[in-house]
Amino acid sequence: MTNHTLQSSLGHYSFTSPFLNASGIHCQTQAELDDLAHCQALAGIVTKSATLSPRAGNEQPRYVDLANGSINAMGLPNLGYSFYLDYVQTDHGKPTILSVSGLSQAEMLTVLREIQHSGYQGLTELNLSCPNLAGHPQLAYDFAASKTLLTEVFRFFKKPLGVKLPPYFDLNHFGQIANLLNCFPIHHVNTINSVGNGLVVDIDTETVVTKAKGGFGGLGGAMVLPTALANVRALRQRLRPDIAIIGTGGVRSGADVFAHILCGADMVSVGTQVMKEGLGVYDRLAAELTAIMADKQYTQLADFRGQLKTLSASQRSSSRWTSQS
Ligand code: RRO
Repeated sequence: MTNHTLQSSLGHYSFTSPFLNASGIHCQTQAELDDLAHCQALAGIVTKSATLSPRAGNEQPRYVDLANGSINAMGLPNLGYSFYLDYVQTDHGKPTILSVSGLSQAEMLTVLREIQHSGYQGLTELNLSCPNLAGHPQLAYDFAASKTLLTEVFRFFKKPLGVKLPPYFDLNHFGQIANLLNCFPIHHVNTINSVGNGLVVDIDTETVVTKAKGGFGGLGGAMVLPTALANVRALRQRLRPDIAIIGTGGVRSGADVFAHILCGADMVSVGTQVMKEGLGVYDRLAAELTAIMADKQYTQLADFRGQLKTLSASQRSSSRWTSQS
């Protein structure tokens, strides 16, 4: 295809394509991050969510590949925020998103203060949705607590800040989280984190498949695609237009990337499929997305971003008629 571009942006940050890694995927160690830096089809680097101090994470097994996705109970293993803050302050030839979290609101605030006082000028993302910490509920499911935290954060944090959200499953909750985020100078939302507290059962051994939390863990991959698309779409319909959206969840093909963008995603990140296929996945996704765009005679992502159509009454009856004829 000639004359097409996959050029993307998040606010004022430009990217050569819409492709990011999902935080947690191939982004914990120096070597993994360097692989991301050298992966040409990957437009930006997202770091593993970092805490104040290094963490070993939960016991193994803590990530299991499934036919239709994955389950993980990693438990926030990371090298501590100062490693990642150093890493993103070196030029890697592409934009970075520094993901941070914490076991308490006080810890999150401390880490964000350090970033505010540093020389880092890139994007930061506050993970409000880690599903795998025993005894620590996902903050973004508590709207009042999220509001209190963001109020405190934006008293001092003046750099571009996004939030990583868990999936919501109720239209009222989409409205509540969007109304809340619309009150703050949020740069972007990244939706969705894994679907929390699924349980995979091996009937041969009659056991769970991951060790921590009695086998409960976050679900990702193909099985969460419709949930991810719903969250991208519902939030795009409710958030301020200047709040960008990173669509995460269930991407296996260029068609899935196309669907995320059709629902309103500005960028798209890939998690489980990188675990299954390796970093070569991004070249394949770019080729597949480009082929779909060529077929539809789209030359840029803006030609179809957010343009998802719903079915009118006449379309519904005509398609029923067609299927019956
Ligand atoms: O490390 C994890 O267990 C983890 C995190 Br912080 C997250 O945000 N999402 C996820 O599926 N696993």
